[in-house]
Amino acid sequence: MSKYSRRRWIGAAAGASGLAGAAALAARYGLLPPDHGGLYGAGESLTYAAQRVLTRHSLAREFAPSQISTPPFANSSSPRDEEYKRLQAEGFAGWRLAIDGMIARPTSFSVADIQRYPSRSQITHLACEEGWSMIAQWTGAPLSIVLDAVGVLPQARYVVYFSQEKGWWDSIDMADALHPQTLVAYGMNGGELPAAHGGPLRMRVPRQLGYKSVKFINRLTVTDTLKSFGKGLGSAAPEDGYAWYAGI
Ligand SMILES: Nc1nc2c(c(=O)[nH]1)N[C@H]1C(S)=C(S)[C@@H](COP(=O)(O)O)O[C@H]1N2
Ligand SMILES: [Mo]
Repeated sequence: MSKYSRRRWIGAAAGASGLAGAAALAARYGLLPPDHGGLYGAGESLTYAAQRVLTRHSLAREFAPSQISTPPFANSSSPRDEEYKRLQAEGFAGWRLAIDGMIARPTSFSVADIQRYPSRSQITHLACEEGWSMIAQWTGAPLSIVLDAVGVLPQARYVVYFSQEKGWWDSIDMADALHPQTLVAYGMNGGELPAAHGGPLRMRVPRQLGYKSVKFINRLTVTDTLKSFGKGLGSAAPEDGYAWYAGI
């Protein structure tokens, strides 16, 4: 074995044990993502733990109005089902966002209820895992304000959110749930949130990839464990091979 290849081999071994060590540390400090058990588990733990330690309070970049993307946007919203069309025909007056789990006051909000909370507008980048992206202005109620209103219990660790569209759900940890840029969004580029972009309500998580910004949300659950949701990996994404934590 040449010196060079031997060094490479030692480097690779050190890298692998470093990953395992990082995963052990992450577990000790409660920084294991819910999909840490799979093939890329150690890497996922390292990414999540490092981001949480280094960038917990950092803001996603915000852009100038002149940088907003112009249509058409490359999104893939399939035609909506009958239930959605019925609600849409009534101007979404009957749309409800239920909230339950580890909160003091389980309730459900109409779109108008959400719009009565203080709003935030921000021009951020939505990056799809498939390679395209767009910049838009998003308006909504910070999720932190909605959570404040229902009294999150101290044991809470995650917020799980569900779409009216079957099969779409995801979750974020409390650091992202309470982050000032995480919105329950109802507006885009100064108008209503179009159906193609998840109207009447979508989650907007600008510090993570586009798939975390679930459209057509109708239920939030606050929880201390993700084990009881789906296959226990934290969202539908890891069931298809994508990371639960998709920080950018
Ligand atoms: N309900 C629902 N939410 C969804 C999706 C979807 O197909 N259905 N696509 C996700 C993906 S992969 C991305 S990149 C963004 C796209 O957002 P846009 O349609 O506003 O461009 O929405 C996310 N939220
Ligand atoms: Mo995407």
